[in-house]
Amino acid sequence: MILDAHTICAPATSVGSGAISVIRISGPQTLPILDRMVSFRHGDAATAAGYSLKFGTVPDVDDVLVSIYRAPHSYTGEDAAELSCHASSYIVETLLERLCNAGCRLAEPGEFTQRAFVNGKMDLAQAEAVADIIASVSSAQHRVAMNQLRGGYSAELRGLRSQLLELTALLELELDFSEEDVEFADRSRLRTLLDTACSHCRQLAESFRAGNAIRNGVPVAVVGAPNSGKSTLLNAILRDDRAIVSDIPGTTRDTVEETCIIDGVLFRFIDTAGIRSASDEVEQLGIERTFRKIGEAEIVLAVVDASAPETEIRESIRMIAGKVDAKSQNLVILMNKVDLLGGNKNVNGFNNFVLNSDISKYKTKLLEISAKAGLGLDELRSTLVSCSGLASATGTLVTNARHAAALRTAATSLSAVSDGLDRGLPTDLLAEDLRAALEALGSITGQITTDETLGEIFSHFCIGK
Ligand SMILES: Nc1nc2c(ncn2[C@@H]2O[C@H](COP(=O)(O)OP(=O)(O)OP(=O)(O)O)[C@@H](O)[C@H]2O)c(=O)[nH]1
Ligand SMILES: [Mg+2]
Repeated sequence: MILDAHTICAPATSVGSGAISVIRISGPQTLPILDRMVSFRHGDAATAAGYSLKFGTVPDVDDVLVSIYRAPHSYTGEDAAELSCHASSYIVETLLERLCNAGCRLAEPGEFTQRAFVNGKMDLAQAEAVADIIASVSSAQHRVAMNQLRGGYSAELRGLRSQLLELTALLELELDFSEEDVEFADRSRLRTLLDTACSHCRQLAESFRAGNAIRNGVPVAVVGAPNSGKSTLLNAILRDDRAIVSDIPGTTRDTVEETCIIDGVLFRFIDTAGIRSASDEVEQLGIERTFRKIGEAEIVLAVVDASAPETEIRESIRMIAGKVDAKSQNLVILMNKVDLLGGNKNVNGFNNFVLNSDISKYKTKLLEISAKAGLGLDELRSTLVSCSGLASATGTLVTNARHAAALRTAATSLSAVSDGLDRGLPTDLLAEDLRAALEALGSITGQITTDETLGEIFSHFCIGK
């Protein structure tokens, strides 16, 4: 990637609200350009120290405060500045125009971060984390993105890569001396390294499920018979009148999605059409969609009307459970409308039913609630958080689909190496799969592999001896 020598500028804050706007400038001409457009009260930008602040005036536009950064001690690694002005869209536009007249060009999207990557201020994974940090709305998202930005994730990948480089070195050494019929590589060492690296890649790739849930919200499907109170429940959780509620069965026909943060975890609630054998076609389509949404959910909330006849309740629970995957999904049964029971219903009976029937094979829990009266909702919230397993998720979580794909490729290539070892494949074929794994990992952080591989061989082994 060739960096162009232009000095770039762009607004760094969104225009529209707030008291101050910031314009960011980066590139070799930053300081001379500033001197051309700003009259500074004391001295000039060209001789100012890095990390200093200068006050000045842009004639006929605004007073500005300029922070000066000197290469390489800036975000991009270049000479750079941040110009603070009053948050008026007119002022910002005019200052950008002046900057362009003085020799800047407007930055492309992401260009500052791209420059930071090219100048070695951060790797690709960290650069990607910048976007995630900005987009984060929940504390879990923030925690994961921050770990990636600070390089925790990159360090883990580097560790993994150096294991693979050692493997490559072991194999390539054997390759170089194959004519002499010497088997250099310690095969058991090779096997251990391989298995560790392979399971590490796989574990990281699998963490994408949780990582993705943190990034996009844990999908929670709210399902049940018509009129059981699904939409009322959604509104109660969101504390908002998001979905239409009525006593006419079949009110919700399409799915309604809304996100909500509980204890720092983002959830994506999906209110669905009530399940019954529908007489009309539109409602039937809605019900089919409900079944699809159950498949996509991490947690399924089965809402039943606790005041309905017992056989109906059991039937409803069985019907929903039949659509839930006992291994990968959580099933939370909500006995709703308990405010209507007046203590008459034996909810324990249902608890026993859940525990003693084939429903017990599910990761399940039964809660009594009243969506309308707001009973049991706190317990529901904490159940959701514990089902998600994300409030306290530690370790590295992969949140980026590109990374997850690269890690899966790496794991596949590594298990091919492992198979090859078992089948006694020639070293050069094994080395090829190993290189594919290295390339996949390197693509995450944006490293180049081949020269590094060579360097690794010579730094660890003394071939000339
Ligand atoms: N007493 C009582 N009534 C409730 C409760 N929850 C919901 N309802 C009432 O039940 C009726 C149906 O509620 P909805 O939330 O529209 O039910 P739904 O499951 O979304 O229904 P469909 O969209 O038709 O499938 C409304 O009249 C609600 O006010 C509850 O906890 N207690
Ligand atoms: Mg509804």
